[in-house]
Amino acid sequence: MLNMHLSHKNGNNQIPNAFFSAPIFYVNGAPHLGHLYTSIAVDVMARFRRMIGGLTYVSVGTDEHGQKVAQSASEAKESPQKFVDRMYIPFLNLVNKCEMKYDIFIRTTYDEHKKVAQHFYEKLVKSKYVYEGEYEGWYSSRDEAFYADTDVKDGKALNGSKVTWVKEKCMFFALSKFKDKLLKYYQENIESILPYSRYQEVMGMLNANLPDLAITRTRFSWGIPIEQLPGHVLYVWVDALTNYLTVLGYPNNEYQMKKWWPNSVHVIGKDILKFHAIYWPAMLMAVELQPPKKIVAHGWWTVNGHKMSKSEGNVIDPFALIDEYGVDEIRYLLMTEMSFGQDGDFNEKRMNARLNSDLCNELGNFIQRVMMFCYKEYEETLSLFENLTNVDIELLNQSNAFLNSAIKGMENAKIHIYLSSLRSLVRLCNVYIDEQKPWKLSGENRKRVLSVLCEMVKRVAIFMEPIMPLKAKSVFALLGYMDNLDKTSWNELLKVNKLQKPEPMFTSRGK
Ligand code: ME8
Repeated sequence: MLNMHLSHKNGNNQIPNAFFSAPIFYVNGAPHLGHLYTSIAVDVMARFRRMIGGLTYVSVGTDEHGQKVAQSASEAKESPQKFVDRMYIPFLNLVNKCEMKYDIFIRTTYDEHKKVAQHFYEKLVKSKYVYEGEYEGWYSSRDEAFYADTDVKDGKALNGSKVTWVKEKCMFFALSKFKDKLLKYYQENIESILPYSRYQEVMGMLNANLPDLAITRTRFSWGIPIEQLPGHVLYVWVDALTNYLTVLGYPNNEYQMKKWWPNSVHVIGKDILKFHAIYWPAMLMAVELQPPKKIVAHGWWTVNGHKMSKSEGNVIDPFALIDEYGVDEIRYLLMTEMSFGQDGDFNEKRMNARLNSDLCNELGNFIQRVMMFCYKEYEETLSLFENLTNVDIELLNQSNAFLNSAIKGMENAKIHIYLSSLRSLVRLCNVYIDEQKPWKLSGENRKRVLSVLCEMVKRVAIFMEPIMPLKAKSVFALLGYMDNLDKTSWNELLKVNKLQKPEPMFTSRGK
């Protein structure tokens, strides 16, 4: 099957559209490695979806209210608004710098978002699941979370966050009433939380105690005010979660809501699972909206085996990292070094070794060998020969097999598996070169082998695109193709230019 269609949009529409959301980032400090990783993971999933012919809508932004941000603003001796207007900029710069392609960057201090969050709150009130009360218990401003007595030891939550005892008037959401509904929903939708270990974690939480949730705060004022309730501001997590509706134009833009909400994929870190998989779906059910279609939770980075934290002095600056390695290189390395869903350890020695082996020796070398050969002999990239040998066909079929398994794997967010399969494909290409020895061939045979190799370079570049968009673009340029990735089959890329002389694509490190 040589003319395999990359896109299924002209076929039987197997690839559904998807709304991919990144978490919105707290602006109390500077961006770190975790923010970079989340942004890249969302981008890879969305680019992959587009590569195979789906339509996507991608959102990202900043979470600017709450006690934690207010405290940081006060420490900086600035008004909260002035503080967030300054602090959100590095996050915007980071998502741009890492080549994340998004449709909307939202800030929770935008008026349009405030209106949506207020509207959502009113809908909750109308649902009759909201009542007045007083919260007395532990609160962590670091996590912006309430903790039960059983989850606190020596003034700290089980995750190590400092907690303080608070007592405040507030409005409660009757979360406990949703226990059975949520259990039923998740029993019927096992794949709605990935990976499966996180699904099990959520089921465990649901089977434990599920107290009602305080959804307004009265002890400070940096939040979205509630008109009918002077002195109350919206609990920052309710404010933050509704961003996923604001970005779709809820409640007025029915078209966008219909198009994207049933296909929503929230990509998050494991620490914010409870908010997304329990609080959020329950509130959505209360206002009669569908829960998110999928919640995909990734693990956390440690640095050389240690927790990344300011006090450890080991926080990785994502800007410096991109400058040091290059944007595509770091995208590749972060996605490879962490098995999606599990924790990963950031270790420069290992990353350098991987850069040298995977990118310089295997991928870079493959493209360099083929393109130098062709550049010296031909003006234009070679079109695939009609008469191919079984060995040629076998290699080409490997790329079809790769694509089929990639589609299955990426449905389960297995980005690291996508990459290890791509590595295997590149290895097969290098083996093909070593065995076919095009330098020893002549005439049509030589041209045939090089035509297969040009085709494989093209296909590998297509597969590289979700992970390494800039390098993929440069490979298309080498081949003389227009870098239009909205193609419908391998053969629809347009040859527009002459072959270019290749330069080594990757630079080795740490030798
Ligand atoms: O949680 N490794 O924002 P945030 C990997 N505003 N990922 C990490 C990480 C690490 N060491 N540290 C943090 C928030 N992250 C909320 C989200 S969404 C409605 C509101 C991830 O800035 C973390 O898991 O604290 C989360 O997904 C993201 O960075 C933003 O964290």
